[in-house]
Amino acid sequence: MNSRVSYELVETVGVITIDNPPVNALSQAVRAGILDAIRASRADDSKAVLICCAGRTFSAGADISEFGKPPQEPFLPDLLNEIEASDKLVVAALHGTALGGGFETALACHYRIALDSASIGLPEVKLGLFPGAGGTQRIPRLAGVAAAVDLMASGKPITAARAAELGLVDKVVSGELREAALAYTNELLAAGAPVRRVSELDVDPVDSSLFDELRTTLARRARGQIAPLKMLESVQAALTLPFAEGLAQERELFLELMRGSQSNALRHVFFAERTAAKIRGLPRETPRREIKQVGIIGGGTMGGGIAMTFANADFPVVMLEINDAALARGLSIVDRNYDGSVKRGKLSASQATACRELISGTTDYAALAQCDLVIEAVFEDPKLKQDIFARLDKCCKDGAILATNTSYQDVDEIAAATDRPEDVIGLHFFSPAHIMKLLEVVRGEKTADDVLATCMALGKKIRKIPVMSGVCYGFIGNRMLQPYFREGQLCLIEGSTPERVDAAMQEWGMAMGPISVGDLAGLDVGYKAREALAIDERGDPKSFRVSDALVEMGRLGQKSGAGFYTYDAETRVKSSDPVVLEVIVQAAKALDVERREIDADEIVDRLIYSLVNEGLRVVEEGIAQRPSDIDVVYVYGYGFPAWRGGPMHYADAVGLDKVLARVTEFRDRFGAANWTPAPLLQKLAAEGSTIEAWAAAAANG
Ligand code: 3H9
Repeated sequence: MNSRVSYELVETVGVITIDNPPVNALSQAVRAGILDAIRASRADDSKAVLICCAGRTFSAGADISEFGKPPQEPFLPDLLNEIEASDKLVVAALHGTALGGGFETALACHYRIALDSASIGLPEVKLGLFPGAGGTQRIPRLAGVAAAVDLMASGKPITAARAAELGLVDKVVSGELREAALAYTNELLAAGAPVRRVSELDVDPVDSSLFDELRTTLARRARGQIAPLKMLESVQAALTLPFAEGLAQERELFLELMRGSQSNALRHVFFAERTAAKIRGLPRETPRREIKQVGIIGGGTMGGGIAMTFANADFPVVMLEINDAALARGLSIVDRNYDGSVKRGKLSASQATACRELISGTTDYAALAQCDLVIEAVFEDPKLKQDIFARLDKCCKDGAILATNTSYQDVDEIAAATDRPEDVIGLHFFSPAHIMKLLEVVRGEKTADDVLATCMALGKKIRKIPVMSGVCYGFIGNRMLQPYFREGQLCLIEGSTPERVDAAMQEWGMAMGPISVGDLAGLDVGYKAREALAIDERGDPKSFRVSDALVEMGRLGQKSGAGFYTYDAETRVKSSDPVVLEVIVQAAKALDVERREIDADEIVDRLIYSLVNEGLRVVEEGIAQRPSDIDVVYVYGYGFPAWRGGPMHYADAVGLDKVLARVTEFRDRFGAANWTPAPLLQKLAAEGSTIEAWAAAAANG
């Protein structure tokens, strides 16, 4: 039919094969090819049609790179109607990941057969959309409203077996799919199976209160996202409107979402995540070192979480602690976390046991001799880290990668403690390490290319999202966090309260407010980090005055039961504490600051634009490879709402002229020390350009 879609007659079955690597996305060429093939099948001797895909997967959906551009015919919903209307039996054969429009294509077929290893999902909500090629109309007809909504609202894939239970797949097989699918098609023909069009089925009626309940649940879960609610509206149409009208409404709502800022932001994050994996100047074929055995130094919260991350991805791990008591404590944290994973349904009891058995403990550095990768995860003491690396240099085998999980320290100085700085790299995990997706891969001045390539690939293997950072204090994420936290603290001194600052940021979309984040991380962490810095490196003294006062009162945050808030010992539920407000008021008095009302807009702009301004410096200095890497870091590591696209995308969406105007206003009000606009912000705003356009030019240049 064309280079992406082929059609051949296998005895009486017309086989349409989509071959559009890597994921058989339904690009315009693929849609056109399928349409031609379906039309050809009408006129030939075939008795039935089989739709399958070459390569690693059935279609993973619409071609996302076409979104945001004018849609090109044939449109997917029309194509699917034409497939469904066929008088000849049409069967879909699924393997790999049949996602979104890919699975909707299968739903337009009359029967579906799947390999047992296949998974099926409707991930459109993750792109700020919902299934827009009949999914909201056809899935409720097969699986019922509740299951359909669950599938489309979560965006999470299900197994072929589960899909069969829900009536979404008719047959599950193992072994060779094409053969099994041809045999199944012939069986259907022999049995005189009817052409079964999902559009002609009725939706099982539901209690009218179900939609109200679902709306309330989705609104709470979606926190600011509109796509899940629009999906619900579209599903409701499946019950109230004839199929064709329901489909028309689905298309209209889908296109409305597609044009909106949320989908634009989420699509940006999708591609940003994949682009972040690419290192400029490092060819794809850069050799990688083989990692079989991993060593972790330090059995604290971080070390334990990192050990679990590797064990969960099937790597044997040896955890080293300074003595038996510390080791026992570390391993017991791991046990507790695995119990938690089982309780939360993340792992089955047998999976948890299998993973746990991969983690062993030692107090002897000699036990690290065979490790291919050793990650140091002890507390932030530069001298201690350098001592550890000097020891690793002596005990680790040649070619082992030596990594530090430091959040702030200079990776080059740590590397200099060894005679093999080319083997040293930063692997900065985020707490809790077995849950958080982000991994900053810190490239030292002397880090070898194959070490970097290995760690980026390994990041994906352990199911993290790796982003490369250069060396600077705090790397990409924590460096930018400093001005963000600073502004949060200054808002307190100037008149706000912890509750109001947190509420403003959460309502805007952050997963947690900055004051609560401080309590969670421990106020003593910043306190100790500042002690290690020269006075002029510590930042605006006003911005840690309250926090330090709380530390000196023994209020270290959640771990001591009190910080900016007080925490219930059992439930950890936080409550306000008038003592803290008193500390804030006293600090303001001592600093001669007159407290005033600060509205939510000012709080949000000060915090978010401080991120943007610092982010642009990070990009200009080359610490981040590209602005979109910063977005990935903030979305996956710091609870930035994905539907706002990350700080860099958000700044473009607001308009750099507006951002600059506000930053300049803050400079005039609060001083240049904290608010000098980044040179890149000034330049791009003056040119009327965007960060995205600048990044595209930089990538090509
Ligand atoms: C939809 O279907 C709407 C319909 O309801 C209605 C329409 C009217 N398009 O992730 P990977 C690229 S919305 C274009 O690294 P993996 C990706 O950018 C769609 N490109 O591989 C990357 O490119 P590169 C609903 C796509 O093995 C390469 O493929 N579907 C698409 O880790 C490899 O990707 C989805 O949302 C696409 N649809 O994971 C599925 N998908 O190498 C989105 C991938 O240049 N995709 N690419 O960086 C996925 O979840 C994963 O890619 C998948 C494979 C699980 C399939």
